[in-house]
This record gives sequence, structure tokens and C-alpha cells, in this order.
Amino acid sequence: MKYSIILPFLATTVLAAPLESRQAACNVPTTFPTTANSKLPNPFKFFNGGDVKTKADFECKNKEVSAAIQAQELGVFPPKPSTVTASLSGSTLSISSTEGGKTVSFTVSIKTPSGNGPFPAIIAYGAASIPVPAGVATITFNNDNIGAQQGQSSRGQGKFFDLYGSGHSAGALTAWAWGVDRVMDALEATSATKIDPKRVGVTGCSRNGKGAFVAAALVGRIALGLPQESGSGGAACWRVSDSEKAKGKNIQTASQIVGENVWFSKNFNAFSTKANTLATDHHQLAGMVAPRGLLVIENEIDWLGPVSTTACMKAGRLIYKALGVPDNMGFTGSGNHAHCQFPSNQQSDLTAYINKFLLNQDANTANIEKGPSADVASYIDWTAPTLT
Ligand code: MCU
Repeated sequence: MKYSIILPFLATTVLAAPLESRQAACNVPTTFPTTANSKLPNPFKFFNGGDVKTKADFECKNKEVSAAIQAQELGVFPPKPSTVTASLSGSTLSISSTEGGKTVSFTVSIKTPSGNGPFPAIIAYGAASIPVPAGVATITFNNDNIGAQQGQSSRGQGKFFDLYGSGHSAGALTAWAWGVDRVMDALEATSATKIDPKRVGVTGCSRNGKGAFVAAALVGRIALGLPQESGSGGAACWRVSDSEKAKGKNIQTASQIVGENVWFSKNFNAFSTKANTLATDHHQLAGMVAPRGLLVIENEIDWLGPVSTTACMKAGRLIYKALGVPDNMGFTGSGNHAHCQFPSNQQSDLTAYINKFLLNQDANTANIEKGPSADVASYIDWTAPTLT
């Protein structure tokens, strides 16, 4: 009886609270399960065994997924530095970040359509390998300058590491996402760029596609993720890739990737031959982008793991479906073509996503699931609820 008086009060208080204080209610663990599981981890169970039943629960689940993936794969993604300043000169946006008495600066170049804007934009790692339509600005981001990716000896080099120290746990993918986060700070503070910061997408191909995926996951202000041919370390799930490798495929796995480059944190080395003990897998990297827009653009080159990326992203779409927004995520990967040469058979899918999420137009993004046959059911032992 007593509760009938208290509960309505609590409900009102909780619902009226600003987003940040509601999120503060999430209980984010600092240690993570490492029990071997060859199936993709259940995105609807908290690490403590509790069920994810509501959309608010899922927001909390994403926080623990983010904490786990940072601890085990990506390294720490730092919050906004104490001071970030930006200035625009012509098409060059200069961004300075200060923390702990150190300052680093970098620039991006912005190509806007003609007119007054504000325009949507796509941040392109290196250079865009997808066609950017008229009406959308391109922001060219030199990710290598923020975190080097020149093999093992380049670990800890780049502007990010100049600021946070060469021993920082972040791998290059995380350092780049930090740079994208600062670009967003700069766009929000500089209306002269004529960019609408609420309509910004991010793209990159191959190794930079892994980067674009991770940036879409870690930077919540990104409206649309367009990772292209990211393969292993991006759209592929570590566990599915290991199973494909065991079937004899020439596919990149965790054990290979940690030796090839510094995309991941050093912490990931401990998991390279036991990816089945990771607390998360990359279907949940897609889940971290949800409910925002995500079109995963793939290729059927064996090394990229087409069965793995397809199964993994099918599992990712189950998360979007559970959230009631199945059409906010799709994957398009039919056919084998030259690496990072955008094929015409992916154009209509790309156009639909850009129209809907960046140009605010009506567009049909329903059920885009294109790839080789991949039996996602054999990699999962959970069912997706309808989150209320
Ligand atoms: C698909 O991305 C990578 C791949 O992970 C590497 O193993 C390979 O060396 O390079 C690919 C790439 O970035 O190609 C441009």
C-alpha cells in the first residue's frame, strides 16, 4: 500500500530528470566476464545476468559494452579535453585541444556545396571512397596524423599520443575516434563552417573503415556511420571469423590482426588467440551505434570475411529490430569487386541512407541485408526481445 504513494512520485522524478542524471543510474562494471563462449554474446543480458527489457536498460547495456570493448579491445576513449578551440580560415578548420598543460592542434578541410547552408556533412578518413552527393559537404580528416598506423613500431605516435602520452592504452582506431569527437566540438562551436552538426556522417574504407565504424560507435553525435569494407576488426565478429578460419578460409582473425598493426589497444593482445573469451563481439559495435543510422558497406573478398561480416551484421540488425528501428541499420555487400572501389550495385542503398539520415528526406531503407549466405542462427543462442 505504502508503495502506491511513493512509486508515482519516483516515476515522475526519474522521467523528469535530465538525460545525464538518468544515465548516471547505470551501473557500469569495471571488470568484465572472460568466460569462453563460442556463440556471440547476448546483447540483451547484462554482465551480471540481468535482462535488458527496456530501451533505457539498453542505454545502460551500451555503457557496459562500451566499457568492456574499451578495456579489452580499443583502449580508453578519453572525454572532451578541458579546452577545445576552433577557428575557420577559408576551407581549413583548425582545432586545438588542451589537457594537463599540453596542447595539440590539427586541421580538417571542408568542401561545402554552394549556398548558405547549413549543410549536412560526411567526415572522410583520408579521402572518401564513396561518392558524396551534391548537397552534402565533405570534411577530410587526416586520421594517420592523429594516430599512426605504420606497423608495430608506430604504436603511440600521433597527435592523440602527444596529448595523452605514448603509453596511453588507446589503439589507433580509438585515437581517430577522439579526433572525430573534436571535429564535432569544433563544428558545434563554429557556425561559419555552414555545417549542421546534427547531420554529420563518417566514412572510411578498409583499415579506415574499421576506424569509421569505431567512431560511429564511440561518438554519439554522429548521425550516420558509413564504414566501407572494414572487414576484420570492423563489421566482422571475431568469433565467426575464427570459425571461418577453422573451416579453411583465408580470413583475417584476431590472432593475425594484433601482429599486423596498431589499430587495437595492447590490451587486445591477451585475447588474440582466445577471442571467444571477449565480453562482447562486433554485433554489439553495431549496437553501440543504435538507434542512429548505420549502413555497413562490404565486399566479398575472403580476407575481409564476407560470411563473418554478414552473420555479424545480421546479429547487429537484431539489436536495431529489438529497439523498434530495424530500418536504421542495413548492410550491403553483394559481389566481389576491387577493394575500396565503390560498385554501382551499392549505390541505391547508400543514396537511401544519406537521403534519410543526412538530407532529412523520405527514403526507403527497409530490410537492406545483402551479402553471401550466412547462418546467423548457428552463432547465437539467444532471442531478441521487443524492448519497451
Ligand atoms: C580490410 O582492412 C585492412 C586489413 O585489415 C589488413 O589486413 C590489410 O593489410 O589491409 C586492409 C586495408 O586497409 O587495405 C587498404
